[in-house]
Amino acid sequence: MVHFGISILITEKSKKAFTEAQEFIPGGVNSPVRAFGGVGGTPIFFKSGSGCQLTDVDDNKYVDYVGSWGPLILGHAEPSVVARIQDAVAKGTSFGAPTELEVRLAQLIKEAMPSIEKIRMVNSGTEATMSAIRLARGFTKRDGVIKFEGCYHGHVDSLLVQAGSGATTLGAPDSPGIPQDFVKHTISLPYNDIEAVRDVCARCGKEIACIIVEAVAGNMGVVLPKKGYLEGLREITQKHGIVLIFDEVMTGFRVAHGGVQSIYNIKPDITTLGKIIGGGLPVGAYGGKKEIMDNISPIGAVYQAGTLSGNPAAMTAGIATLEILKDPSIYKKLEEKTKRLATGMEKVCNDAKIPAYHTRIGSMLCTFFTEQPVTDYATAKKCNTKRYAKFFHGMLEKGYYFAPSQFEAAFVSLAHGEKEIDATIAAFKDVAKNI
Ligand code: KE4
Repeated sequence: MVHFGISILITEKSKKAFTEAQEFIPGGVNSPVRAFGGVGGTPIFFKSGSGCQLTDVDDNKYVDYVGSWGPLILGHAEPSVVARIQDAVAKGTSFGAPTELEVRLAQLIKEAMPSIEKIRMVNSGTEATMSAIRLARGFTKRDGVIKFEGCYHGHVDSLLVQAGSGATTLGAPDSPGIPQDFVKHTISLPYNDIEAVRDVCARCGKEIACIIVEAVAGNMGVVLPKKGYLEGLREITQKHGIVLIFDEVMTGFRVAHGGVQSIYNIKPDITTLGKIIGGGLPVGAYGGKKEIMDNISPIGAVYQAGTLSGNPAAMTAGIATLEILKDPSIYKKLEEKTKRLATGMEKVCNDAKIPAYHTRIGSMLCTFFTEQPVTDYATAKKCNTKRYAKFFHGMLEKGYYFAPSQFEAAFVSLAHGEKEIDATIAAFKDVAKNI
């Protein structure tokens, strides 16, 4: 709402809802990064979404670049997806028994990512990575896990070490409540430093069950792998019999139909997925080589289970979404939209002489408010988070909703049109004068 030329965002109902929420829910939110800890202020409570737009409980409307942290690549409430979910839930939401829908979603994923010979559905990205780690340990009969600083793989005990996303935003990259015993087998190395991996594996490669990596990192902002990095990980893991896990929960079907692995033409041993494959409903999955996956219960000894795994409602949402994403022209459109936005935002920073480093891949992008390139966690943490907070609130006031943290990605959906993107750039041009 603009009042005498000054944009005044009325958020009384969000504020009231937040006060009430804190009575019942720790921090008033069901996931920490939503609490605006990284940018200050009161979280916005939303009541509906349609296309690229969100509406909050005070009836303010926003162009949404969070997209529920990645799942909504088609935009909110995509009509054909909603219709198919409605049909599915009318027939029952969960049977706790196999359905043909699970097979269909598995087929769609396997078609897009041939490295996935078999796949197991779970209910979140965290479950996917937790299960993948257990499987790698069971398969190799080794305990060691290598992860990378600033990468976030969900709130798995053994992986909440120097974790990114909300853990970094809230300054708790290592959480209390995790016994030292649970993380003594976890080695956290700098992202993009292949020599560090080579050195550790030369010394104790035979004790390492797996390396888990966000092949493109999206939880310290968007950080791209250096030339040869992913290839190096593949070569080192092959040499030492280590399971290579690509955590593509965020990047799967986001950066390309076949994920990061299709762009860099690298076959991981296991891939973890989530977000987009659930089409906005809770789904995670882990899949990979048959010889590894067949170690999972009930045909193998590594146990993993889930009451609502593969439920027909979530499977239908995923199927409806992935069937639309089979159209290759969609990724071209997403790339063009994202390039338009990224180029425009970069020009605003240059013209306003705001030091910034911009990254983009597929339809995820990031503006780091910093003087230097961001290639890992150490350089990401040097960003001017106060300036990011001013950017966030300035854009929010004007009706543009970015991630409430510098250490996240922005997402463009198929529903973002040139009109919305150009308006976003124009709004940023205005906001840039005051940050
Ligand atoms: P979930 O358990 O939140 O479904 O997925 C965990 C996860 C695993 N791997 C990657 C690469 C991820 O990005 C995530 C979750 N992403 C964050 C956003 N950066 C979720 C947002 C939140 O924590 O609320």
